Amino acid sequence: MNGWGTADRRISRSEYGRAADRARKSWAVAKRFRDLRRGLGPVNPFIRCWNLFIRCPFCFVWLLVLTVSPAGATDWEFVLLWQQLIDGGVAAVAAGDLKRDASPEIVVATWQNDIRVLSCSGERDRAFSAPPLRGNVTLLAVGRGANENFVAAATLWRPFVAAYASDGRRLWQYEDLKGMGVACICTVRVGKTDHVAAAYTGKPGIRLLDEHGGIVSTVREHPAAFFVAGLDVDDDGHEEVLSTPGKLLAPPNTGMAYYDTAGRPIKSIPFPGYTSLVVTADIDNDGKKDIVSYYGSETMVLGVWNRFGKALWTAKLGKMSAPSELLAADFDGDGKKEVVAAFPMGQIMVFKDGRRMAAAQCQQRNSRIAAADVDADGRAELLVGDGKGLRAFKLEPKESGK
Ligand SMILES: [Ca+2]
Ligand SMILES: [Ca+2]
Ligand SMILES: [Ca+2]
Ligand SMILES: [Ca+2]
Repeated sequence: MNGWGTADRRISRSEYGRAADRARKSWAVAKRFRDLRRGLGPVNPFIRCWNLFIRCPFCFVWLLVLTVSPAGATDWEFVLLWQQLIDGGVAAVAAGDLKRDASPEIVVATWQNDIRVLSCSGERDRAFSAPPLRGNVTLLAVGRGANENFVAAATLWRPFVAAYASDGRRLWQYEDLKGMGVACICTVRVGKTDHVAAAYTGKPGIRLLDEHGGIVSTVREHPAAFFVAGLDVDDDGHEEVLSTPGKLLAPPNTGMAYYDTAGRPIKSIPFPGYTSLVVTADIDNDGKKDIVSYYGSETMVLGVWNRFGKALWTAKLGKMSAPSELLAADFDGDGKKEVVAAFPMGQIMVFKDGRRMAAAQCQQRNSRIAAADVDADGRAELLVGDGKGLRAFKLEPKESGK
């Protein structure tokens, strides 16, 4: 089938969303009736209600509204802003100011192994081929160089990392002779420019590469650094590499570990269960990046922790599979970042202060997500890439009555 169906255009109205809404509303109503009954004591609640109505009709109406209305003020939904079909589908997506023109570019890697730089409206700006990788680019990260910004690209299928400028020039590439592939890449701000940290699937561990592709350091001791993120834990102005082990390779409760730019371990954070996917962003607006991750194996807990591991908020996900992607951006324009989690079966959820503010079900599994303010209104949009192409969604308050 060519293009998205109408169901795709309205992912927030999907059966999943409706079922979740119904469940939440009926639960909320049941809970409020229970609370009401408890508050009213052992006497028949209807008699009590009648007495309340006689004494104070206004209070009664107010109580009734509270009892039956869902908490509508925080219900948000995804609204499609634009969509672009992309030949070969989206294998990875990232956004950042690649051209340094003060507006974000969108970078997409396709399953046909080319990399495309797209404008804010999703139109193709430039396309270039990535080197043959026995597979295709599965990881992208936009970083800051001394003279120009770059997009780093890596693949799960080969221990290979490369960086490209906005016009498609390859700035550098680095390939390990040993090793299998790269599980995660991130940028690590050191001074005014970004290094690239690559976590390998197996040896050599984590490589930290400078903006010219030279090896800055290698972390070999962590047995299973699977995911990495940059975070300045000691407030010296240079980010450290935060790594998490992933479920498959590390013993339970391994937690997270920080490594300095020389590759030395400087701090670890225990976690009550497996941690894996991790991103860093300042969620509580104290000027310091925080940790967005999850833990658990049977039941998942998504959360935000400050850089020392103190929980800012957590949200129980229940018996869901682990998120396949996490990101943080300010979608509602209140100046604080929300957390988005995408799941392998196609669900996408937005959390704010531990509460779910929006959820949607994509028709295609394994969507890739990124965030950027593509219409320059000061609020981030969610970019969702799948086997057909790329779509940009705005998060809007739900209109009442829907
Ligand atoms: Ca530091
Ligand atoms: Ca913070
Ligand atoms: Ca916000
Ligand atoms: Ca926007």
